[in-house]
Amino acid sequence: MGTFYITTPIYYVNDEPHIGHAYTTIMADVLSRFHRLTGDDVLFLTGTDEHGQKVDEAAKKRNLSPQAHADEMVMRFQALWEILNISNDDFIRTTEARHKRVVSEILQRIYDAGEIYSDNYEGWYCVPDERFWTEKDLVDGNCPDCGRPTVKISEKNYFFRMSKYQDWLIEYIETHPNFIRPEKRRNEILGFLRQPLGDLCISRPRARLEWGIPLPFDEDYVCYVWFDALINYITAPGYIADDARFEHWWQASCHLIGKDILTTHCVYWPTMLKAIGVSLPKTIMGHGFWLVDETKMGKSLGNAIRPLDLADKYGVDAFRYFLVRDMTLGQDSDFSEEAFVQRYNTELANELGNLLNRSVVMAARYLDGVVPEVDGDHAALDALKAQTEETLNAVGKAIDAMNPNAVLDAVWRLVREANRFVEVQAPWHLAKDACKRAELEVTIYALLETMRQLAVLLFPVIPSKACEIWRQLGAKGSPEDVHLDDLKSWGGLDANLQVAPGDPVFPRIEEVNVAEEKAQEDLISFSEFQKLKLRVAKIDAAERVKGADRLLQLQISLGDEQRQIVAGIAEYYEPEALVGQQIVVVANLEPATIRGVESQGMLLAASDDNDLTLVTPDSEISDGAEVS
Ligand code: ME8
Repeated sequence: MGTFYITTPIYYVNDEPHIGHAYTTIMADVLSRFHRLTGDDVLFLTGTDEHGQKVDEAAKKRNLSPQAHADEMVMRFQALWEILNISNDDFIRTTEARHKRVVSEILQRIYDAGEIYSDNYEGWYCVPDERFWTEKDLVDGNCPDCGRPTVKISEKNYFFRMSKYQDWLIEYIETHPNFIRPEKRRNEILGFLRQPLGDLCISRPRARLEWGIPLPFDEDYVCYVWFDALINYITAPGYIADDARFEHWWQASCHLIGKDILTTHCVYWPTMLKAIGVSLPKTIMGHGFWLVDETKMGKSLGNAIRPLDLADKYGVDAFRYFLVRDMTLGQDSDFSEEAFVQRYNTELANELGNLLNRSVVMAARYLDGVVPEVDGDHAALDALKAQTEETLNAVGKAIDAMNPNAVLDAVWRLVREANRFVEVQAPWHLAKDACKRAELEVTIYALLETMRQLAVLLFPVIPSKACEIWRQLGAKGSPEDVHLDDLKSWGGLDANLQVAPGDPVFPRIEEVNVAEEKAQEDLISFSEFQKLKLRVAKIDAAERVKGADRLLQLQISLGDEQRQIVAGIAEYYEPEALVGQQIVVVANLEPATIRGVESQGMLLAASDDNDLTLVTPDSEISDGAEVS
């Protein structure tokens, strides 16, 4: 029996959780449960990152104190984790006393050790990311990470001597191939470390930001939110508070994170740990992003997917299954509801759900619902047993490799073999021939036993459905009580149990529904809307189009460019009255020739049966301004 300590990032409480947060947390949950399946002792930690400017600003917008805001937002995360069946053992909030104490203590220790100094700082700050950048990092003056504008700041601050650990860190990463995974992320960090590494600014003047843990050696400053946040990973298992407990978990630690926070975890954090004399986490696993129409999803981008909407619509377990199944750890994945439904119907409803249904229904119909007592050695079972063995081995390896996706691949090889087995054995034919009774019993027992194995193997991903499968098999206890090694001796399903067929575990979803729903509501996605470029334009000149009573030809200015457009508004507006007026135009419409006149865009107007009026800005704004 081993030990496994897994963490998720602690999420900012500035906004509601979205599908990206749900993904990391579900993955960590699935990995935790797989490790419990192997018999490991597991500590699974998640939590919230509550200090810093981002949270402070979100609280101000709501006219709340940052603490009151955090207290409210944290409940949304906790409630969601409850609904998504997340089995975390601890939940840490950075505003808790246990955490603030450890952060203060670490700051004081490394300050006393001369690892922190003060200096005047000049840099470019990205407020949403809470990150400082040097001028050469910026891309067109914007944050190189998120592309948003930065602000220049000059002030006295405290610095952690991170630069002195650069060579040590490179060597550590090079000699510990499993430290940063997958390899692509490791190479990214090694690439980053080819540039000289600066020292890390770890303070914020209180005059600018109150909301943070005070520096114990200078009360005019609070601690930089990342320096505070990363420490959560050692606070929870008992750093300073309980050495033995801390050691027990820390040597088996794994940080699961999104690739957006690779540098903080793979550069800042290891150097911080080195400075306080703590060994590095065993593994940092950087997964990819869920994209929507190929762009990163996020609340600020307006394309965030609310996890609860999907879980409500299709069920928590199906949602968990899809997230684990559809993203290969490390790579990005494009989220689509259509793909979700298709996978659900093929894999969950047909391949798994039907297999269970057929197995228990046939047991009920042909054997009075009683699990038969059989001798396991039977030639007809060879292929199925061989597949079970292969699956169990592959599952063990995939858990070690922290690859739940590969676990599901292996499990599905067994599901498919079992479906093939039913077709080959055709119990419906065996049942008609009294001489084939023994073979019928062997066949049905094998199916039920395979379902039992599948319930155990799938419990980490679909915990409540696995329990439902268990219940329909009439099995005792819970699939959670069985370990991977127990499955190796085939035939663990007790004879004489009474099966209990029930509703389909994964009822089919009518695929048309998804398309129909969209069509009925005539909805477009946010990204479809984003394709439309609306801009403000000023009319510089207007005249009638010869030979066309309804058309005006307008010369417009978009600030940086002049255009000509043709508009069907002559019955409502005199050309002279329009000059100098600001209007809204679709700026990326394909040019068209109307009555021999080229039109490079289209203006917006509202109309009813009697009238037409131009859409105009409420007050003067620069020509060319974007409308969104
Ligand atoms: O960064 N796809 O918090 P955060 C997949 N507080 N995962 C995604 C995602 C997406 N589109 N978007 C977000 C912070 N995530 C800091 C962490 S840790 C000491 C401090 C997930 O609320 C992914 O795990 O911005 C990512 O790393 C995390 O949410 C960022 O959450």
